[in-house]
Amino acid sequence: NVVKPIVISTWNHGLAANNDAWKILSDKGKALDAVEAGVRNSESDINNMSVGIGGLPDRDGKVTLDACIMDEHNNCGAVACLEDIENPISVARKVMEDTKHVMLVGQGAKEFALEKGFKETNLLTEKAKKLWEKWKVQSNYKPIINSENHDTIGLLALDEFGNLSGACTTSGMAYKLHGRVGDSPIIGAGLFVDNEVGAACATGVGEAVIRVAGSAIVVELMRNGMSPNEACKEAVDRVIKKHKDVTDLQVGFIALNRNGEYGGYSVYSGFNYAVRSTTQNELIDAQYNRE
Ligand code: SD4
Repeated sequence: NVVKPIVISTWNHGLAANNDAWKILSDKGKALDAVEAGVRNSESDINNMSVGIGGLPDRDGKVTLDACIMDEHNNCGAVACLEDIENPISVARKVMEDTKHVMLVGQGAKEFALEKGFKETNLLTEKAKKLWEKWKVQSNYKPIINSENHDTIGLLALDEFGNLSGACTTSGMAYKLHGRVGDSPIIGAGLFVDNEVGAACATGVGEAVIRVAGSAIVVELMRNGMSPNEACKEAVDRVIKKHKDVTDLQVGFIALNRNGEYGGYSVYSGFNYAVRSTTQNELIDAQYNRE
């Protein structure tokens, strides 16, 4: 008894994203289309200060976006440090479908997007600019643990046909060095999908997620028999074990397996994820290692 279709996504902005994904999934659509449509909702939400337009800029006041997408055949596409394009996830999908490559970065990614007909848009809102100007006074770089309870969006879906896909998109850590790329566009770190097993994605301090190959590990642990929740917990334990100091180091994983079972786990409390299926539409508080 496989639960399908089903979609899960990180943080409370996941509710609105799931809603858009669900329109596709409930109409016998494909997981790949659903994950793209879902996270586009967060990217285009001007009030969301950690994804897409409206995102907080880097140290130099530039909004640079990271995103990746992966389907049931291990096809994947990614963009990193992309500027001036509102929906990086759709550019990532174009990289996947229209090129022989997996990842494009910076100016090259932007030129590719423009070639594909994406519009150039100013992503730095007045609100984000003001916050950056205030930050500049002290210029003290410090990751925010649960950024107003919404952050990178990672979204995983299992469709009617039993196929899995995932998408992950972010403006990255606020006030990062220009050119910094986090885990979110890195296949195996911010996102991983293996249709034989399940899918996982990550949020939080990207450097820590990359160090343990986070999402790939979660999927591998599920392959070896763990439930999605157990696998996310084990990956979080590994993050903790590999870092001497986990002060301010929030990392959260969510996972979904082929049977439609899901789970989530984080280093600190405060991480939540949204679930939508025929019988569910809710926000769930993830289990965690510490308060
Ligand atoms: C990153 N994981 O760039 C992303 C963004 C995030 O708190 O979740 N920031 O590291």
